[in-house]
Amino acid sequence: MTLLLFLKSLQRKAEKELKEAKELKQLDDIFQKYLGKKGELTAILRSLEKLPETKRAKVGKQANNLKNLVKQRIEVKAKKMRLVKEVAKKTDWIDVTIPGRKPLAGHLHPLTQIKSQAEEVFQSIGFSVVEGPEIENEWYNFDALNIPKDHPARDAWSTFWLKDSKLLLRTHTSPVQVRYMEKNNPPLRIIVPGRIFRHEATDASHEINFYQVEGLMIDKKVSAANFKAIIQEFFKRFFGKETKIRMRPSYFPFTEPSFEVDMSCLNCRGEGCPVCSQTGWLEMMGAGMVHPTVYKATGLNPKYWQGFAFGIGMDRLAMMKYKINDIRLFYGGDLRFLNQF
Ligand code: 2NM
Repeated sequence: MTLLLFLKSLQRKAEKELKEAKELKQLDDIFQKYLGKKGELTAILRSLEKLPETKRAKVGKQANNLKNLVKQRIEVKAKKMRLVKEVAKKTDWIDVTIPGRKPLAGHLHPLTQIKSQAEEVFQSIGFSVVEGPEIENEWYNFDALNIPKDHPARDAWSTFWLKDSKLLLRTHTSPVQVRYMEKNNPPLRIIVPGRIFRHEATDASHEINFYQVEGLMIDKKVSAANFKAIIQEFFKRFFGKETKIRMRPSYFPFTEPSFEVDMSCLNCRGEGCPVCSQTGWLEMMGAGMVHPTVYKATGLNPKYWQGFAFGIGMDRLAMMKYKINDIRLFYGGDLRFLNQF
């Protein structure tokens, strides 16, 4: 066999082996086999000088071509293998020091948190928490509360009336107090947190359903001064020691006298700022001394009993505490909002 034919068969062999190589080590073996110190191709290249000049040029060219070909194939394939190895290293690598991912746990809605906080404060001053039905009738929601038959709060644009019935969605939690007064004799000290409904246009501070916490305290001698002390304590515990309150005269059919209660602005501590329209005060709730008509409606004698009642918007408490400017956020179910609490 001539050297040229031998070189050809070497090339076929090398190409087959290169094609089948799967590991860097195999490529290294191929290099040694052909181009190493004792390599088959190395031997031919070394023997070139002993060849007669006529053959040397042709065989030399062929042998060098094969040498370059094998070298290049090995280089290209090795580069590919190294890259694959590196990627695998990055993806297969498990860093056991990385802190585990916490499973997503749910949490209480901000309004539920506010409800619990308010309940806790009132319970600590001796109030019991009472709840009642969201569907009511006219008597408990309006009549017993001395709300006149022709009062606009009763019409279809303030109250949600249930189809084909005299039932309605309660517009405040007062009917629960009425029910409680019917069944329990004073002294009474209760709060009634709950969902209420108003048929009105929604905007940043109005929703058709929202939450309220109302309160009622009745005994032989309960005064407006007692109310002021208790509600002052509530605001201090709920918003912070520095919180001040003030009372202004107001009107509700179910209380006489009636008050509006303001709280010193949390944003400016009463200095005056855009949040409180420069007044230093924020309107927080309504209250008053329970009207004689309400006692009579519930079978109590207003000659023996006196007491106060109040109502606070829970949404408003939450908006003040967490500095939220749109009530609708509480009811949108947007997790980007809710997960902040
Ligand atoms: C308010 C304001 C003033 C109130 C009155 C009663 C009841 F049933 F005892 F008469 N419950 N709640 C009341 C009084 C509610 O909310 C702004």
